[in-house]
Amino acid sequence: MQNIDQIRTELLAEIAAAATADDIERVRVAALGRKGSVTELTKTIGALAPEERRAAGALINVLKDEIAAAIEARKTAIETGALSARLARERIDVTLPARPETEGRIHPISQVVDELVGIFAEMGFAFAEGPHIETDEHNFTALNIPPEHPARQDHDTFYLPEKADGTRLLLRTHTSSVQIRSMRKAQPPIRIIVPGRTFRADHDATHSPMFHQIEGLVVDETTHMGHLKGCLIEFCRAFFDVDDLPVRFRPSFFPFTEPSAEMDIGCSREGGGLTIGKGADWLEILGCGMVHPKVLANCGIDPARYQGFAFGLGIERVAMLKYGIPDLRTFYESDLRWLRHYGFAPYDVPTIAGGLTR
Ligand code: 2NM
Repeated sequence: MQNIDQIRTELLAEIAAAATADDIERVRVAALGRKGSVTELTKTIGALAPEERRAAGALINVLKDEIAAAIEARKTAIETGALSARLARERIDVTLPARPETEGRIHPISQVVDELVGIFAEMGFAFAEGPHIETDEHNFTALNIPPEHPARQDHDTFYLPEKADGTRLLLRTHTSSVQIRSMRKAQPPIRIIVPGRTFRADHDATHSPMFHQIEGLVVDETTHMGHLKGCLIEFCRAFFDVDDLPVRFRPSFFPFTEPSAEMDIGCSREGGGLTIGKGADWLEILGCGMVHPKVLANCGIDPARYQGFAFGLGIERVAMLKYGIPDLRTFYESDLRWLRHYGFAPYDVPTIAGGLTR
């Protein structure tokens, strides 16, 4: 059967010439498909003399197996080659350093929250958070600000519509509501730091209706004003990265602390600018005090046994001071040019070991 040898030679040449998975599939269909050359050959057996059929059938089967094996081998070779080529093309050097020149930037608020939480975490504070929508009880009453207390007016509270039972929820005016929740959940010792969004109906060049606060709370049996001062002095020196930063505490008033104080840090306004550190001037930085015994009692903590200190500060304000951002309103404009200028590279993460100041 000279025809068989010819078909074999042609098919083997076509198989060898196939360069892609599509090519080899086309050869397979042309040879072994329903109307393929090998299949057609099988159909000719019936026309042969009965004594010739056996031998012809055997030869055609050998051809069929040989062609099928050659196609399989070529297919595997094409696939392996394609994979190698793709691996070579998509090779990634995982030992290259991460590139800080990425497009995205960390918002200064996020950066400063990370810095603040980092400093207090190192001192043993735990992170806590709570809901933006609060009850009057958590936001005011438990904090020793009863109904009709004048301090309520200072807060310019956003209220939600009144409910059927006459109560109304509100947007928290400070993060202290989270401290109340924490004290009601767990007995002392308590050491928490609470960053988050707060809301007051006040909007001008230096006030935004939404702003960020961070508040801290420590409650234990022997906690006293010396702990408050040591903790906050240490914090300010770490945050502003000035070792000999002068500080002073002035008496103040908050309904939820007694005594209450405001903390100032030394600064200089010489030459029009503002430099934090030694100088003739003072800059108010935070409010603080010993937690009012009534607040402890309101949370199921025995004020005869436990004492606590607490403090609060505005995140936008310290971000502006530390990074020289002149206008509060720019924080919320989502202006990419502003973010490229004041934002932080995503891989440039503040750590105690690596330095907090960029
Ligand atoms: C401040 C100043 C002084 C404060 C008090 C409490 C709580 F819940 F423990 F009573 N949380 N935060 C506090 C005290 C906040 O912000 C200027």
